[in-house]
Amino acid sequence: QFLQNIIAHPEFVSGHANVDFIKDHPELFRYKPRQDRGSKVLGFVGDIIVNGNPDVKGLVDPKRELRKPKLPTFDPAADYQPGTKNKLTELGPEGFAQWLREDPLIHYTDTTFRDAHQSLLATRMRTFDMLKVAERYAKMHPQTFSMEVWGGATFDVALRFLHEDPWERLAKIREAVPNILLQMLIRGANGVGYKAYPDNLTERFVQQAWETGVDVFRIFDSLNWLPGMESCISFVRKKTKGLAEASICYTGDILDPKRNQKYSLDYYLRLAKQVEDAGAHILCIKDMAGLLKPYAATELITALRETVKIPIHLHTHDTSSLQPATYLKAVEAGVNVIDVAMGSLSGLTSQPNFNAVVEMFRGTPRHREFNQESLNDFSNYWETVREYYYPFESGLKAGTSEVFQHEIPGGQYSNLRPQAAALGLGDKFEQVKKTFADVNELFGDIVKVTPSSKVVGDMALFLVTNNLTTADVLDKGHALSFPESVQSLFRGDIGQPEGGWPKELQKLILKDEKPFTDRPNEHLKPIDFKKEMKEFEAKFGAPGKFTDLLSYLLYPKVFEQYWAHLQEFGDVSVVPTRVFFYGLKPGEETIIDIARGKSVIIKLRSVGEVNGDGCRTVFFSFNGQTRNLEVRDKS
Ligand code: 3PY
Ligand code: ZN
Repeated sequence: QFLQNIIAHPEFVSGHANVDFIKDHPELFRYKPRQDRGSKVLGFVGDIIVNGNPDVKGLVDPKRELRKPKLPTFDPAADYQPGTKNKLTELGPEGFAQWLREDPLIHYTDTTFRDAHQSLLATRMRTFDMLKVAERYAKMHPQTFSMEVWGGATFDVALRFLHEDPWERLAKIREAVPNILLQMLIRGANGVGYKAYPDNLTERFVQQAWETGVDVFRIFDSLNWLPGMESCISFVRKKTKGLAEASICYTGDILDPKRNQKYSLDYYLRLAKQVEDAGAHILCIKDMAGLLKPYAATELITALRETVKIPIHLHTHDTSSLQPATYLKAVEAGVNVIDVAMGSLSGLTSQPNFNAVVEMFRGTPRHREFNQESLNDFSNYWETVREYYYPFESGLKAGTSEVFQHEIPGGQYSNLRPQAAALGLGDKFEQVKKTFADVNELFGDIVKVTPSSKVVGDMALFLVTNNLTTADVLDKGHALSFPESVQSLFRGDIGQPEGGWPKELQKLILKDEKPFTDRPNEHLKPIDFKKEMKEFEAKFGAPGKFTDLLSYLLYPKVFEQYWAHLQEFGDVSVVPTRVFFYGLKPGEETIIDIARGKSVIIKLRSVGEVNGDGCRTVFFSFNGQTRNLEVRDKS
């Protein structure tokens, strides 16, 4: 630590340190003695016991009983059966795509580790719960097409709220799942963020994601703007041996004359061809809100099969509860892969039910066999684990056909409600949803998916908070100061919508600022990675990990907070979820595997009163020995 303080000191970094440098800077000697992992994790548990986890503040029900999950059965000694990952290695991306296009049986992507919990539990699923079953899943269900495990909102939520390194999560899942393709969601030029990033940052990110474990890159642009996807497609092709799966986001309703003027069948076919020409190995229809109805799927998939030569992957959310029927029709029309989630994490704003959809095709020519008993075993595991995340449930109890009006993406729904509640609009959620639809119309009917959907949400919250309607915006817009994200959208920061922005509204929002219509990334300076790494090491200590640098470049503030937490408490991804969110009750015990083959046993004995220093003494037994900890009470 002393050496790290020296290396990080600005005078030392600038090369101006002289012989008296150490003598002149007594603060170099100021550092806390290095704590071992066990003590750090004990500090974390103590802090949760005294102060609670701020992420679930005000949402904890102390009487709630949380059962221990039963792990699905498997044979640990059994070998992994070869799966799609082996196939990709054998055939290469082009050969693989050809094989997939021709394969008569239906393929499944399991979204349990990413979109399912992003859409049902505000993205809070922890690595801990995934790793408990990842190897089992790979051994029991090697015929799965892919597991979506990374990207989207999971990257920043892992760092921000779970204090976990998303790269470590990916590496560990890869180790546990060597045989099945791992898939991520990437927002084209916006990477895993909410704004445009320099191209060379996205390029290195893609390369690193491949090296750490991603095989399938599902690429989309939040306005279906091709230039927002092209560079990302080319990075996957140039820098990896993985699959570039480019997406068309589905909105409106191709069979509804009131909704299909702009987003018509022809619009989707044109985009599909462009995406194929841009080099996509797979075409994804990304139905992020669950708007693709069954008979529209027949039309769309049939026409797409005739328009492109690449395989077609369909993604949807079951918000309305109609979507298994959409899969039925899409499969009949020749779709190659469909996205499903493990039973107990499926339905509503998540994907359709894996276990049930497999059964839907039993006895038909396209059926792919799965061990149903085992799938149900996994579903039971997730049902128990889901209970641990009850503070993050969205409150939606049944499918709702309202989605066909408001068009809120499944992944956004579970976030929008707490966002509204935080602004004191908890009892106005109906109005927020209605205003979301009004804002979409005001914006010229745009594709709504992260980050464009977030801007529509921000604007809806802004209007409801200020008691304004969209008509008021057009009347009094010149005097309004719009949310920053709205200004940014209309400036062109995240790309261009089909048909351009409504000009009058754009003027009201931007006032005298001039919008641009080329790629926002063109306006960003490329990253000088050598220079950035030097500065990173000066700030956080050398040697810096490249994956940490990438996290920092994407989310500087969030990374800084993650890093401070890591220094204080160590790697908390190993803490069991019940303890992570709710701590321990007196007399309760937990075992934490702090490193491979190294565990600590922590038992809470009691918690003392607040003393004069504002601290409480927490009495533990730690590996059988008494350990008392002074923890600041932040209440
Ligand atoms: C994301 O970008 O996180 C999404 O899930 C979009 O659907
Ligand atoms: Zn989705």
